[in-house]
Amino acid sequence: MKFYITTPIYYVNDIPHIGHSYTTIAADIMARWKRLNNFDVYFLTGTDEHGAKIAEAAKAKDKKPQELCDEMSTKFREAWKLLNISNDDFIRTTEQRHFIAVENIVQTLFDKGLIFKKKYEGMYCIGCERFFAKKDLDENGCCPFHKTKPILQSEENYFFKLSSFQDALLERITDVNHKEYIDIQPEERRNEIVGKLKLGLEDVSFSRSAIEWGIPLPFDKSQTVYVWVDALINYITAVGYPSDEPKFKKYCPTDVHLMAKDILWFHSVIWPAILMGAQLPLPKTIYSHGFFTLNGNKMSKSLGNVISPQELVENYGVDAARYLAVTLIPFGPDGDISWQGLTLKYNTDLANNLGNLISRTLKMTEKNFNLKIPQAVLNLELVKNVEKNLKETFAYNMDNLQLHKAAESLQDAITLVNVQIETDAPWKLAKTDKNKLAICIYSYLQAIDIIAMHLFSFMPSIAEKIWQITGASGNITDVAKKYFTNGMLPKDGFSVSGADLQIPGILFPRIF
Ligand code: ME8
Repeated sequence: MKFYITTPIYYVNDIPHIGHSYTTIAADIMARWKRLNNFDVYFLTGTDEHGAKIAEAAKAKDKKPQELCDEMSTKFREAWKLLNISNDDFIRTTEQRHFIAVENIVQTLFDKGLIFKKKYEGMYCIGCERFFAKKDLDENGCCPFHKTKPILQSEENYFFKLSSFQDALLERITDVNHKEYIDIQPEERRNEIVGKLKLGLEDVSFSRSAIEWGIPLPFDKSQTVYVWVDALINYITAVGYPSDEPKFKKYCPTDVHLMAKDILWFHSVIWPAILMGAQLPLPKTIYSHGFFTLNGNKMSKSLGNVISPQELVENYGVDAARYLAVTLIPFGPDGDISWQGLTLKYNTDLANNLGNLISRTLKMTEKNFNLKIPQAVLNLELVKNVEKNLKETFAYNMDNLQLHKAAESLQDAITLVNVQIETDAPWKLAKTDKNKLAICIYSYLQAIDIIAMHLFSFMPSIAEKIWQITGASGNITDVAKKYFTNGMLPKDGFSVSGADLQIPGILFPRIF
């Protein structure tokens, strides 16, 4: 089975911040989870490099647009490397393969009579790269996202007959039994899209005459393709459209387009309409997570309150940064984050709960069994309880992109073992019953291994480290792939009696 997941391609007028990181880490967690479940995954991210916004940003820095794009796109690549993102491809809209795909799609739609020329006057927000109807502006006549006044623009452009797709879109978004059903998540966002769709659709501008920094229309080189159309097409360029048919057939349709609510309309209305017009497969799920604010404020460069991926990693380390970014607020609604909130969650979930479990288990083994896994039968009850806890909730929540809930069930499983340790009181057993102590420690280790395999998608390096510390045999991903397929514990457990353990050091030093 295949799984094709995408993030938005990010504008290169700004450096990567925690907002971009949030979506990209979430997509990475999904990609890793699906790989562990034996899916053939294609995980795409990249940069959106054309349009007025980028041209203006380049001009302000006295650079050529391509120069700015090269520089900034590299910053995104570096940020994803730092965050251990496992993308299979990184697309840039200034690449040759993308020009070919865009020209192909636009020409196909033109040949089908879905593109026509008309004079248009409208309010354009450069921040959003879109026209706004008066009714969609806020009470001050400003863009609801950028709080700036859009510019009145008048041009003769090519338009796409979006209005002719209203019924087809409504059917595909509302009828779960439709063979091309598009599942827009979460439900409240779907309802918003459906409500807006029912009000009627206007044809949309497909080209710009005044913007040179873009891909020329194949049938009228005096105009460039509207940046949003250009950008959306990246999702099929990357999987081989139009030249690599086997690859395209293998990965399309897209399984999940992930983004925040700011760009949901483009993905759930304009993009499927373009695909329908070109008779290409429609995405299966379009998932919009919330927008977050920092200490109650919109993050912005001018307010100087933007958190960078580098700062996150400096404060918490890569793996904890990944975990905290996606679990601090529920995945879906809007939420507010703060450094205090991140640190509190770090201390609670990682230093106190997970870190404590690993360190006390290892210390007990060091003290009583010279850091060797003792010979013992397994306390299956503890292992089964941990498995039950995770099986009931973890996979379901992961598959439904409820990452914060999946992390909660992981924390519950860790707590379960910590509580069991309190109940067993191994420090007393050390004096009274060494056999029972061996059983306890052996069982804690197996439980930790199961937890590590579930933790892997969130914290790949730490999970691997835990796997080594507990003396588990084989490579964690190979073992997890087997375990997630057949759900069976190996006969001798994951950490086998006699194996050497490693002193963990402090995995998560407490932050004060
Ligand atoms: O819109 N909270 O690019 P973009 C949560 N190029 N997510 C956030 C966020 C925040 N405060 N800020 C940014 C574009 N994001 C287009 C996309 S796709 C064909 C073209 C994340 O650089 C979130 O995923 O403005 C949001 O949708 C995206 O960054 C917008 O990135």
